[in-house]
Amino acid sequence: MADDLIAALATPAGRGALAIIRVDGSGLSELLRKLFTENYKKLMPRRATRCWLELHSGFRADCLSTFFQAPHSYTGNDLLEISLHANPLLIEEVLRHLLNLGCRLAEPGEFSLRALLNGKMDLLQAEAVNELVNAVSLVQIQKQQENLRGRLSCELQKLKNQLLELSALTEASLEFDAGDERQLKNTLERLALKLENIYEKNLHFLSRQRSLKLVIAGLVNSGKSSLFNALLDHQRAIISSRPGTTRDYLEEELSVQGVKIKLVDIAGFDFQTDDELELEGIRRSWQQIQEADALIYLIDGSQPLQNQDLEILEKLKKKRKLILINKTDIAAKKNISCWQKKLRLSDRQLISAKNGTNLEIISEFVRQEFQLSGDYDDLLLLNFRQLEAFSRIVKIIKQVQEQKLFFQPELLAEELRLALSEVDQLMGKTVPDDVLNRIFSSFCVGK
Ligand SMILES: Nc1nc2c(ncn2[C@@H]2O[C@H](COP(=O)(O)OP(=O)(O)O)[C@@H](O)[C@H]2O)c(=O)[nH]1
Ligand SMILES: [Mg+2]
Repeated sequence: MADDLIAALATPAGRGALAIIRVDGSGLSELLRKLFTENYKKLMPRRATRCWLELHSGFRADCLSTFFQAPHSYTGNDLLEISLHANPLLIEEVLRHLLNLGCRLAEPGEFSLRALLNGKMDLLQAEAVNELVNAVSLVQIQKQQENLRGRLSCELQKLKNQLLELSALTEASLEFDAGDERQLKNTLERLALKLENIYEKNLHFLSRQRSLKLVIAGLVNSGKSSLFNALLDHQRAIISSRPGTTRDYLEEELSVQGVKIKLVDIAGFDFQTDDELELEGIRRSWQQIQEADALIYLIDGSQPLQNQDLEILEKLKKKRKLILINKTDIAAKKNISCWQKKLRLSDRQLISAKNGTNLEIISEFVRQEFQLSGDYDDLLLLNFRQLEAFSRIVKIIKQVQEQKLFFQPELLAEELRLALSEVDQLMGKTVPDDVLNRIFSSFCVGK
């Protein structure tokens, strides 16, 4: 049943400024009377109204409620959103009250599923809602907003129309003449190119969506752990003037300029040590460096130019990296200019991890190296399920080309029918219930 009364907390659980509880179903107008007793008449569709809920003898929960009348709501049913002060006790009381009044708790994604069943959105748009919530980059958010507005649905409909045309052309004449063949061949070629382009762009995009590993490297005591803490904005790593303090590497996630970064603090290089533990730490450091997408290489500016740094930098020649001179708050000018000349560093590469001086250069580096650029303007973003279905379509069209099926209209017609049924599945026109359930069960409760 897609219109019995359901309720769920739509915001994260816990204490906070606001909590929103959603209630949906066709019996809602009846429920409103019971829920808001004397102040129910104040509720106007689509208008946030200050009111209260009478929970049990004399206990009033103040709230701001918005009523959306069917069909002008997210789900297409009558829908109520109650904003409360976010206190877990209060939220529980309100939910309990709603259950007593005949609601049941919503399943994950059930509000969006109702929107789908009521024709408020198609499957691709519903999936965009979930992808939008889980997006890890601004580009992804942007793309999923486009899909939610219907871009993906529209583009796939165009693809479907093209396939339908081809199919009609094929089925109309079982005997092709040379002109037909040429036309078919060209149309198929253009289509295959377009599909492959969409597919490749998605693969490339996916490969850049995982968080990027940025490792802070340098000799012992150059200030790596200090910089790590400064970038995280809290004292995560132990800092000490004793060389070899960091043994195991530390890893923390943070977002820089909208890019997800895995920042890693490692044991520093020490050419003198024979401490087994420290040596193991250094072995692990090299492992981390190998896996890194980019490095920050820190040089201790308070020390005179050291060959050890130059030796390591030589080994790291091929790595993408930002070299920085640290401790410039205490370093002698002479040392600094020596380094600057040797490595041709700008003044902006002179930092102090301790005082937080010039650290902006790191976010600029991240933006330049990693941020997804305008290359993605024409990207039609697909999620995993969609990409899988899409890859099957690409495969069919490629096969048609490779096997030169435009000379064999009967076989071609069969393949086009297959491709069309894949497109329908992709668009959610023919999706088995278990697949639908699987899709929506990955949504948040209350979405
Ligand atoms: N004056 C000054 N001292 C720093 C700076 N960065 C780190 N240090 C000091 O250098 C020593 C080693 O720092 P640490 O972060 O543990 O270096 P690591 O071995 O590379 O991780 C500590 O005594 C820090 O307080 C800086 O920018 N200025
Ligand atoms: Mg350290």
